[in-house]
Amino acid sequence: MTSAQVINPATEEVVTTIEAASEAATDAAIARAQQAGAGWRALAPGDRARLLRRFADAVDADLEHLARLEVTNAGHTIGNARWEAGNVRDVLHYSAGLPERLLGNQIPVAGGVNITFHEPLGVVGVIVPWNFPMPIAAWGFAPALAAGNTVVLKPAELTPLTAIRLGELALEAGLPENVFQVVTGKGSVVGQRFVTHPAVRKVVFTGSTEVGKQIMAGCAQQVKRVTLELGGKSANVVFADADLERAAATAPYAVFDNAGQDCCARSRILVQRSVFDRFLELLEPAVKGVRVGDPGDAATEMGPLISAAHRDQVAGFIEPSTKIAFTGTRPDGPGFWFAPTVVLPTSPADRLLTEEVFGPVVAVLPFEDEADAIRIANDTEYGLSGSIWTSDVGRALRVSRAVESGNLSVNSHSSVRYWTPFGGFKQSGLGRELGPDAARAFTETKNVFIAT
Ligand code: TAP
Repeated sequence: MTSAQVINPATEEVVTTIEAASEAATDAAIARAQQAGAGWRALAPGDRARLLRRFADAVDADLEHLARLEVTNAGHTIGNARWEAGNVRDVLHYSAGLPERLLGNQIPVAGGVNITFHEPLGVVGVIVPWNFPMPIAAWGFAPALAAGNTVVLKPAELTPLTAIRLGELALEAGLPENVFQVVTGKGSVVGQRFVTHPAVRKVVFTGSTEVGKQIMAGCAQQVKRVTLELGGKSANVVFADADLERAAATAPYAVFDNAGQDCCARSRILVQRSVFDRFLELLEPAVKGVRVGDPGDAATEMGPLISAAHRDQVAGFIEPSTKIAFTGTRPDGPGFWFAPTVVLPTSPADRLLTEEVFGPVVAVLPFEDEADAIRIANDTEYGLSGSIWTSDVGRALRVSRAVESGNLSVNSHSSVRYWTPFGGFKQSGLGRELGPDAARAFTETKNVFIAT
């Protein structure tokens, strides 16, 4: 075993050191998960449901502790971190309703009876990034467990603390040993082994599109099932007939939340030309008013970036020629801070319009009419989220249908509800998480004909 340091991104202090599992240790965890599978899938659905509810209750009882761990490990604001721990609880409670609802069909046939079953896959490997360590883990492991699979979870090397705690809470709640395991370590070792190990029947990966493509290619070698949640370059489209004050007041939070380290970040604001200047006038005080600082303070709205290396990467997007409209504030002193930054791109080829920055940088650009707005919104390889601001219901529906994106909100910026499906078009991903079909994604449909 090697080890990795966990750094507090708001202070740059070393919080602790965590073991990095070897390939052999990963294999051992997968073998234990495989062994635990028979007992877990044989449990009555109601008993599996009861254990998931107890896991949810254990998370709820530990909510403040989990939230504080995330403030320290990921620099999330305490408000966000509480929401994230609450989301894990809610996803577990919702998933607890699924085992008893994995209904098959009876399909009319001649000469017998035809029925379908939704069988668990076996061992599921869940690979989690550092941007939302708790919710993204739960969106994979909770429905996978509900469907009768066992799970090995690999958190990001930078943010393992809440995942480790969730593993402890599962055991405290009474989940049988090895049904849900957390293995910390490198993506290139632990995560890669999920891809190559034949006993892992599905990989759920959230992270960069680049690594997602490698994982998909690797899984293809065994026709392994895969769900991918990848990058985004989402558009926030503001029409002239919108409530401009509200659109401008909320726009910063749609991109600077979690310091822009959000695959759903609305990092392109498209504004109808007739109200472009007025919108910028309204946006400026809203951006300058974002409270950036100590993530443990309940008044803080934006914390630091995750690491020094990531801050360098974000800073690399701002070239000497970049036209900066205005910026917000950032604290001095230690911490991986980056001020909210609003840029005015001068060409459609600008990297700030085509690449995911994953930091607090937003590009604002004008459009002429509805068709132009749709064209620009779709002018990206990504398709994860987006917002549409208008007072015209017909336009809201037309544009929602035309934008190639998995999650859109009208006159709002919300993307995630645990009871509705979430996922991307195009290179933003493959498959859907959450919602009523979440557990189905962790099953194979089996068709059985019985001659009579
Ligand atoms: P990734 O490298 O994609 O890492 C995501 C997860 O995959 C981590 O747990 C990582 O492990 C693991 N991983 C890395 N290489 C792997 C491999 N070859 N096989 C299996 N697992 C592997 O993302 P990152 O380095 O954290 O961030 C890089 C960029 O990706 C960001 O700047 C951002 O643009 C994007 N990103 C997007 C999202 C979402 S939600 N769309 C989330 C995070 C990052 P380690 O922790 O050991 O690296």
